[in-house]
Parts: sequence; structure tokens; C-alpha cells
Amino acid sequence: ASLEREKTLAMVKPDGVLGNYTDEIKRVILESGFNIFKEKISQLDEEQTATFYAEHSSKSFFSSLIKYMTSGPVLVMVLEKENAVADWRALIGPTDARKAKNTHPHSIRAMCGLDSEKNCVHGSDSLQSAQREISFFFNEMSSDEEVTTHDEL
Ligand code: DGI
Repeated sequence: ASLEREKTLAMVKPDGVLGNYTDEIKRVILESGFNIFKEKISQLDEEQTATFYAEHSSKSFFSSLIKYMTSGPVLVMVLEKENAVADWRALIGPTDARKAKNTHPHSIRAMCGLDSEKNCVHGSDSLQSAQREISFFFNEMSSDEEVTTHDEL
């Protein structure tokens, strides 16, 4: 019987890419049973970031978040696995990387994050968010290069 596969959007944020954490993060992803269905490098601009994080537009940290997210390239990936959305969220750990280091020492944010903003990675928080975020990166911005598609393992 084939298992129901779910897709989620994962991102290595600029601090993770610049800190050379990409290979280690991909190793953890594959060891945790995810298939990397699609991936590409992208450089977000301010407008794209504001759209991606629209739900936070009224927050005090919004302008700082946009500055951070546009500070360098990101690696976006569509991960595929049974229960992918919840399992990827569990693997990355809490939003605040300082908390992650205390309570989830084996999480990805504990490994490469710094604080509640520079937290190294992103993961969709629901199936609905995953669908929106996947189409944001892989449909609307499909003019980006370096898209690769992998067969299921
Ligand atoms: O889904 P998450 O990324 O875990 O967390 P979220 O949806 O609450 O916030 C989205 C991003 O916004 C988060 O990854 C980093 C930034 N952020 C969240 N809370 C804070 C924050 N940035 C700052 N400076 N301060 C915050 O309290």
C-alpha cells in the first residue's frame, strides 16, 4: 500500500545559506525520511517578502524581518513525506532559536539559528500555508532559475 504523501515548503534563510548550513540541513532532511521534491535558490526582494509574510505586516519587527530576509539568497525546497507539514515543523523547532537551544537541542534552529528573527529556517505552519507558499515560490516566481525536480525515492 502506498502512503499518502504530503508536501510542505522549507526554506534555508539568508543566515543559514551564508553560514554554510545548507549541506548539513539537507542531510538532516534526507535522514529524516523527506524527499526533496523541488529546490531552488532565490533572492527575495522587499515586495516578495512582504507578500510572503503578509500576516505579520502589523508587527513591530516587520521592517526588520524584511531587511533580514532580503539580505542574501535563500534556498527554498518542497519537501515530501507522509505528515510532512507537522514533521518538518517539529524538526526545525521553536521560532526563537535561543529557546530551541534550551528545549529542543537537536532541532535545526538550535543547530544554526541565533534568536527569534535570525532563526535559519522556515517551515509552513499548516497544509493551507504549505499550498500557498509552494505556489508562491514555484508558480508565481517561476521565472527564477535553478529549479530542479527529483523523482520520488
Ligand atoms: O512560523 P515561524 O517562522 O516559526 O514563526 P512566525 O510565523 O511567528 O514568524 C515568522 C518570522 O518572523 C520568524 O521566523 C522570524 C520573525 N519573527 C517572529 N517573531 C519575531 C520575529 N522577529 C523578531 N525580530 N521578533 C519576534 O518576536
